[in-house]
Amino acid sequence: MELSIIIPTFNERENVRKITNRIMDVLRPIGCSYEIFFVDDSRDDTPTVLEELSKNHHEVKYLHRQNGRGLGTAVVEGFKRTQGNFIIVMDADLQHPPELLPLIYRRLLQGIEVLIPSRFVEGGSDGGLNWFRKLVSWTARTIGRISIKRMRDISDCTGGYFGLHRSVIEGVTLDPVGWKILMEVLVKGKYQTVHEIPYSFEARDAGTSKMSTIEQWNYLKHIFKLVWSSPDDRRFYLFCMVGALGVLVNLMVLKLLLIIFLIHSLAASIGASCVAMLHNFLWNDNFTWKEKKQPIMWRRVLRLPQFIVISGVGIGITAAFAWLASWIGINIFLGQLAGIIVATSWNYLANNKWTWEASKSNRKAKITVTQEV
Ligand SMILES: Nc1nc2c(ncn2[C@@H]2O[C@H](COP(=O)(O)OP(=O)(O)OP(=O)(O)O)[C@@H](O)[C@H]2O)c(=O)[nH]1
Ligand SMILES: [Mg+2]
Repeated sequence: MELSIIIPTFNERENVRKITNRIMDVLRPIGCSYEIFFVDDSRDDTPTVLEELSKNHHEVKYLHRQNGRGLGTAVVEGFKRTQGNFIIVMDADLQHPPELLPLIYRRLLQGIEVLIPSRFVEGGSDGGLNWFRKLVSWTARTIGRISIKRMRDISDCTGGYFGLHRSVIEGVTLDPVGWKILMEVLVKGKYQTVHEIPYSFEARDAGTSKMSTIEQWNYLKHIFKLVWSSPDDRRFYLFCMVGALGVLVNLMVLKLLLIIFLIHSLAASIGASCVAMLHNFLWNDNFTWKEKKQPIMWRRVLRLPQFIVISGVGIGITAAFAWLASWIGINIFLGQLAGIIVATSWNYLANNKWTWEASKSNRKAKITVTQEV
């Protein structure tokens, strides 16, 4: 079997026949072997229509889940129960034009591992949504792209229309919360190439939308879970947490040195900063970057001095911002705050690149994202 098309359905009785006919019409000239697999959780008579379709066309198969609910798990079920070397996932309501299937199939055949029809690359459109849905969708995408590295260069990472090689998900445990199964595939899948092609999202013309506020909440939970499960994504947040804890340690040590040991204030301040720096280094080495093993002893020893130098530059950056703010007459605290944000980013990026730079064999191959021109 070359191609499996997986379609999750929930009360789509008016649409399943239409989509089946349109898929068959566009795939007939290509001559590839394919199956259309519906994963159905309907409460209406969609299963009766699917039964009839599967009797009339050997390409159509379906699974009806009696108590099943949830688009994401439906697609995962489809992954497990289909055979094709290539998989395409799409909605039943014809918002995802089947006419694009031959092009998706061709690109997968050419070696693209994950193919995403996008509403947001040149030539695409999201015309089917009202302004409120557009705003919600934009906000969701932006949160996802900021939080998750693998989604950063992808314009339509939350869509429900995509194709992939089966090898991308083979041996991978997928556990989506809610709807955005594509994010789950992008974060956990095994692939090197992603390609986006433009398409026009159509207005739903039959059946009703199942999109609800609870799905927006599920989306945030899903993002959180993905960030936590991916060392590359959670690292920055851990680094910030360690930094915040370091500030507390700094203040506590300062108090201790001033009050108990009666040390001179300048010496106490420097001493407290040094203890906090060491504290941060130890947490970062054993917690934030714990996956980055460094087999070469002398490079491991160099980590602490490298960390100190980078932190020193960070202090310089903060001071420069504070000085600039007071020089141009802005509140020095605003300058200091801006400096802290820039310095934190600098510290993170520099430490990630140099201090905890993994050995070459630990470095992951880069994922290439391209778009159709
Ligand atoms: N199996 C299964 N499919 C579902 C479930 N919820 C939604 N679907 C299907 O998932 C696809 C997307 O759902 P839609 O209601 O179209 O969501 P949407 O496209 O974001 O919303 P509209 O733009 O209003 O259509 C459709 O094919 C639905 O039938 C579910 O719980 N289980
Ligand atoms: Mg829809």
